[in-house]
Amino acid sequence: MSQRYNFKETESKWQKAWKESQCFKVTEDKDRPKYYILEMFPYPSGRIHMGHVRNYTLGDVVARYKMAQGYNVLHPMGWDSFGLPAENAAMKHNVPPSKWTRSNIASMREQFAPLGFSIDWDRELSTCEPEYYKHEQKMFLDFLEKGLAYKKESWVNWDPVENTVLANEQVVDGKGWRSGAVVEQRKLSQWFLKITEYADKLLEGLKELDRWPDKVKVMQNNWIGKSLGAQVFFDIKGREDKLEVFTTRPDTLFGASFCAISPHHPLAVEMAKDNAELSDFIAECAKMGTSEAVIETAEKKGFDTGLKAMHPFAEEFKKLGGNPELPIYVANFVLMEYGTGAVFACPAHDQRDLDFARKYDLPVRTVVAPHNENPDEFAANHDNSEEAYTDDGAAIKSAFLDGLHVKEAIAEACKRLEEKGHGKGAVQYRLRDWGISRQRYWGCPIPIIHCDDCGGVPVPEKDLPVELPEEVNFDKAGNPLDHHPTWKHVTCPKCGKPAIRETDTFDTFFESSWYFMRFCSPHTKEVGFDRKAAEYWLPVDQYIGGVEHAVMHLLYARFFTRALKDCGYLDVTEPFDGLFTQGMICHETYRTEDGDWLYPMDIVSNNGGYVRKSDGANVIVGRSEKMSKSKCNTVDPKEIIDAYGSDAARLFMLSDSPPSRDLEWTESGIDGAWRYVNRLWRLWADSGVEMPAVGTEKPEKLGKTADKAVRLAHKTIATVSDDLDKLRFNTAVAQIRELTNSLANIKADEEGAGWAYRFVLETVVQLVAPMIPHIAEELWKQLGHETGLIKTPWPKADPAMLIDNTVTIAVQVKGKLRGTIELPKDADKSVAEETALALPAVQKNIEGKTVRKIIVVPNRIVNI
Ligand code: ANZ
Ligand code: ZN
Repeated sequence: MSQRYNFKETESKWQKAWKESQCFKVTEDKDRPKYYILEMFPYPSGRIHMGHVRNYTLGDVVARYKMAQGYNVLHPMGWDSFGLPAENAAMKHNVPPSKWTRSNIASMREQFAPLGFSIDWDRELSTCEPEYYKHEQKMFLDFLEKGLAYKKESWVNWDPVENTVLANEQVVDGKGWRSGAVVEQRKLSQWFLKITEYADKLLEGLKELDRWPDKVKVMQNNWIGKSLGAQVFFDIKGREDKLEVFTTRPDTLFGASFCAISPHHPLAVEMAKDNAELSDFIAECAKMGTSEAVIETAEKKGFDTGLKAMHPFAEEFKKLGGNPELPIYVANFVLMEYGTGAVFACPAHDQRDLDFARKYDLPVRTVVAPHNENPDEFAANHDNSEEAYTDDGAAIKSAFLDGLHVKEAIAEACKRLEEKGHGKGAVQYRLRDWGISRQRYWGCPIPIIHCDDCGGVPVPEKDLPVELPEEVNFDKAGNPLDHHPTWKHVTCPKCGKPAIRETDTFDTFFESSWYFMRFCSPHTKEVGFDRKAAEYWLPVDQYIGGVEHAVMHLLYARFFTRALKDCGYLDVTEPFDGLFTQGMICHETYRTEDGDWLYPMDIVSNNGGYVRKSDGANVIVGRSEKMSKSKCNTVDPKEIIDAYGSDAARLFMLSDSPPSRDLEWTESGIDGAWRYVNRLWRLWADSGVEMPAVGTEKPEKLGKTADKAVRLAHKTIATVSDDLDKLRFNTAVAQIRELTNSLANIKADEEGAGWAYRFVLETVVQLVAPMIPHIAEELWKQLGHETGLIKTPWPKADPAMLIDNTVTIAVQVKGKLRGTIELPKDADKSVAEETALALPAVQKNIEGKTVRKIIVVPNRIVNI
C-alpha cells in the first residue's frame, strides 16, 4: 500500500487547519505558566532570505516545544518598517516610502506563510503606522518631562552621502556603517536620551543575565566602559579659570609633561576667536572624525596655545627637576565627548602621549618601574624609549608616592589631590548619551514645535500622533519634510503664533526599543501597551537574533525598559531574560573566468566541476562565505520550499550545526533532510508491522528487540527534551534520527512488536514535531489520533525505563577473561555464579579441576 508523500498537499493543508483553528492565538491566562518567545523582527525589504528562515525556525521550535509542554506561549511577528531603504527606493522608483514599505510587508507575509510558523498573526504590528509610533511620541514627551530627553548643540557624525547624523555606533572605522563614506564632524542641535544616567545600572544588570551569551555581555560591558580614576584641576597661569582633566592614572602625575585639550574644548574655541592659525588647526581636526579607530591610528598633531597649566604639586615637582609650568596644547587625539575633554600627558606611560612628546620635543619622565628592575637603571633607559611602559610596577621619582604600587599610588594621589583642593576621585564612562535625531523623512516625527517666542514646545498629547505626510517629494537633497509646502507650518500650542514643526525624526532604534512591549497588547489605542498584559508576558523568556545587535539594539532596549519603568509605565527591569545569537548562513561562491559572480541556481555540475547553465562557461568555485547578494551566493527560500517543502528546509537548518555557529548551506544537506522526511513517511506507510489501535495498553511482556526499542524511545524523550531546553537542536535531531533507525530493528514476529512499533513511531513523531510540524501532524492523524498533535502534550519519559534492566558481566577464570554473561540488573549472587559456570568457555577451563572460590562483584565481574 505504498503511498508517496506529497509535501505540497500536506503542508498547505495543515497551515490552513492551524489558521482556521486559531491555535496560535493567545491571551493572558493566570492558570498556566507563560512563555514569551521572540525573534528579532525583520526589516521589510520585500524578500525573505535564508537568515530569516533560520532565525524564525529556531524560534518556532522553541514555541512549539513550549506549547506541547503546556505553556501559554506568545510568539508574535511584526515589521521594523521605518528606515533608509524605503527612502532610497522612493528616489529610485518614484514610489512613496509608505507604499513601498506596505507592499513589501504584504509580500513578505506571503513568503512566510509556507514556512508554517506558529505565529499569532493577530498581533502583527508595523512600526511605521501612526497607531504604533503615536505611543513612542508620548513616551518621548514623558522622557522630556522626566529630564531623560534633552536637546543640545553638539558635534555629530555627519554622513555626507546619506545626508544624516549617525550615532557613534553607526560609525565603523571612521566611515558610515551603510554608505561607507568618510564621516565628517558638524555641529547641530540634537535630541538626546540620557542613557548615561543608567550606565551603572545597565552594567550591574548584566550580572543577572545568566541566560545571555558571555560575548554579548562582554561587548556591552566594554561599550559602557567604566573607568575609575580622578579629576585633576590645574590652575592656568594668568587666568582665573581652571583646567579640569580626567585621568585613570593620577599616580603618574610626577611624569607630567604637558596638557592637551580637544579642538572642541571651550578654551580652544575661545582662543581660536583671535588666532587664525589655531582656528585653521581646529578646522583641520574636524575633518578627521572622532571615532576611536581614527584617533588611534591618525598622526598625532597639536597646537601650542602658549597657556601654561600649573602642576598641582608644584613644589615637589620642582624639587624633582620638573618644570611645573606645563604647556597646554590643542591636540587631535583628545575627544571632547569623553571625560572633560582635556588630559594631562605622561609620555613615559602612555603611547599616544609619547608619540606626541617625541614629535614636539617635550620631556619624558619615567615614574613607574617594574618590580624586578633597578629603578634608576630602568628610568635612565626608559626615558629614551619609543615604547611607553603601561604595566604594573612601583612609583619612582614621585615624591610622596615613591615605592607605592600603581593601585596604592592612585589612591594616595587622589587623597593628596583632595586635601589640596586640586582634584577628586572620579568615575568615567565611555558610554555617551543616545543621539536620537535623524535628518530623515521615513521615521517617526519628533513631537516638538519650535516657536520664536516660546522655544521648543512639546506637542500637546491630544494632538498626537504627529503624522508623517505620505505624499512627499524627493527632488531636492536632504529631508523632504523641510521642503514640504504645508506640513511643518503650525501654530504654537502655547502662544498661538505661527510656529514650525521639528522636521527631524527618531533614530529607528527608537521603534525597536519597545516593540516587544507592544506585542503584549498590540491593539490598545490609548496607551502603548496595557500594563497588566505587559507584566504578564514580560520579560521575553527567549530572544533570538543576530549578534550584530549585541550593542546598539540590545543596549537601547534595556535602557528604554528601565526608563519606562521610571516613568511609571511598568514594573519590569530587564526586557530579555534569555538571549540566543544565531550564526550566519554561508555558501560556496562561484565566478566565471572573467570574475563575474554567479548564483548557485545559474550553474550545473559537469565532469566533477561546474559550468554556467546558459553557455557552458567554466565556473571557478570560491570559498564559502556569508550569504550575500553582492557575492551572488544566496539561495532563495522560495525555491527551496517549492522543491523540497518547508519541513525539509527547516530540518536542514536545524540539523547540520549548532544554531550559534555558522551553517554551511549545501545541496547534499537539504537533500539529506528531504530524504529523512520521506523515510519517516514510509516508516508509517510501508511499515510491514501490524500495529494495535491507538491507546492499546502496553502488553505484559515485550520481546527482546521490541523492549530495546521502547527503552531507547524513553531515553530519547529525556535527552531530546534536555537538548531542546538548551537550544541544542542539532544534537536533538541526531538523537531522533537514531531512534528512527531503531524502528527497523524491531522483529515483526516478536511478542508486542506491533505495540512497540507504534510506541516508538509515535515518539519519533512527537519529538520531531517542533522541527517538521507538517508531516508530524499528518502522521499523527494517520496513526489514528483524534486530537491534533498541536494540542497533544509533550511525551514523558518513564524513569523506570531509563535504567538499563540488563547488565553485561565479565567472567574470569584465574584472573583471565573467558567470556561475558547477560544478567538482570542486581541479580542474586548465586544466579551469577550458576550462569557463569554454565558458560562453555568456563566449562572447558575448569574441566577436571575443583573450583575453590568464586568472587562475585555484583553487576560487574565473576572471578572463578
Ligand atoms: C594621564 C595618564 C597617564 C593617562 C598615563 C593614561 C596613562 P580610559 O581608560 O579609556 O578611561 N583621556 C582622558 N580623557 C580623554 C579624552 N577626552 N580624550 C582622549 N584621551 C583622554 O582612559 C582614560 C585615559 O585616557 C586618561 O588617563 C587620559 O590619559 C586619557 F600614564 O591621564 B590618562
Ligand atoms: Zn509660542
